[in-house]
Amino acid sequence: MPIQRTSAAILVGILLMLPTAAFAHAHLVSSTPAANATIHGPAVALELRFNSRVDGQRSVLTLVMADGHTQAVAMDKQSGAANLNAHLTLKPGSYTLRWQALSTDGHITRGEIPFSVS
Ligand SMILES: [Cu+2]
Repeated sequence: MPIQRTSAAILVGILLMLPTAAFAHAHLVSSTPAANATIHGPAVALELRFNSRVDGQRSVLTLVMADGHTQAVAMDKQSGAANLNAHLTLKPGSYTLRWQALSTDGHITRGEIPFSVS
């Protein structure tokens, strides 16, 4: 009985781990600009690098201005399967890049990257 119970516990543990082990959500690995970085404008190249493939057609980048207004960011034609890239012209100030990435397993991940343009 104790052995069976242990086996059952191990099996439950394995089943709980399976969804994350079998499918990769798109986690942000690094970005340009990095979070809280100050970069030079007005030409700004955005690059978000993920740990797995993302759907560039159905992922979303939104720029949040200091006053709270938002602006959709048109992405470049996907240059790398695990990247979301865009080029913007920005005035000096504080911004937040809000991202929503759709990975190939159908899961959506989200995050925000605050940065400043000098
Ligand atoms: Cu996933």
